[in-house]
Amino acid sequence: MAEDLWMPSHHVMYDKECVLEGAMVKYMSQIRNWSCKDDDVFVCTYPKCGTTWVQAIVWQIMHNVDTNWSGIKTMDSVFPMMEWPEMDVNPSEDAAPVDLSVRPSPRLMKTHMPFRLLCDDVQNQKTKARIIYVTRNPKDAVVSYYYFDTGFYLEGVTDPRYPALTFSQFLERFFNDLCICGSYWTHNLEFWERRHWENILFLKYEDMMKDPWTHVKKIAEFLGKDLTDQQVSSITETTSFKNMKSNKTVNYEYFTEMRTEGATPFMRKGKVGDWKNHFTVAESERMDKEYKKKFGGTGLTHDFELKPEDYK
Ligand code: PPS
Repeated sequence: MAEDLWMPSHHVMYDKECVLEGAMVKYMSQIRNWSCKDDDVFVCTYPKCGTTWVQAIVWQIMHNVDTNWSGIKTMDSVFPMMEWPEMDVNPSEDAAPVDLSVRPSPRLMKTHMPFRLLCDDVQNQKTKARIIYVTRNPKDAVVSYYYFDTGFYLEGVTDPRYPALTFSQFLERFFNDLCICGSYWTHNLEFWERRHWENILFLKYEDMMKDPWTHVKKIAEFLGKDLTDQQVSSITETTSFKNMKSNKTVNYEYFTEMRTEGATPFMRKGKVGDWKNHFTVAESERMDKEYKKKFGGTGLTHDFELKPEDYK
């Protein structure tokens, strides 16, 4: 409904079609002009599709299976979000921009930016820098996004009306590409169309849930690391939902002070199919129709529920 589509004061329309959090705008030129090194690793996702899980796996692979996360305070400090890297220290909109290029190699970074806003080196295949893209079915992704995004409240930044959005109102915004990072559909398709590139690994959250061990192995191979089966098992265990949820380094517990009272924690449910507890029948049918319209014929498919026998 049109009346639900107002622009919150902390959002801006960037590049005519991509909504950003105001604080992200100052990073757009750094992201676009990034000079890649061949050992850079980017975890790219539409929000809430499995970013943190894959980051944790990548970090473990690149750090000799250090299951104690030695010396690390937050995932953001070692694996920053390119469009908002100071999130863990100073999330205010007027914080001075951080120069990410000076980070020690291999530079591990996450970004939710659509492919077309990434740097020319990536867009024109002038780099061997590796990109791991994770997708998730849109129903679970939007539920997760709703709880995450409306649970934030940054004094003086967040539009006070925003945390009061209902799920249906948030969903309406999703259908209209008005969530931060814009269109879920375009975001996915831009990477899906390039999934055969040598430096892109395209993963699905639901497949990772079904068989995490094989995915850890696959990610390690993609990153050129030869792990023993025992090391793969250790990483799989360390990065399980249960273990990540109880680990301060990776569970984003520090977000709590920026969240509204009663907001769900970052590590919320970690399930496939929770959408059934949130969508009305009409909303689900609308999403199915949209899914067919946008992804039909592209070959991109998702699981929307898993049966016990699907888990390996
Ligand atoms: S963000 O803010 O965009 O970076 O969020 P992102 O990490 O992409 O997605 C958060 C959702 O992923 C779930 N999660 C996991 N699921 C399974 N296993 C592991 N290890 C794991 N880690 C995070 C997290 O709980 C969010 O999903 P929901 O459905 O909200 O629980």
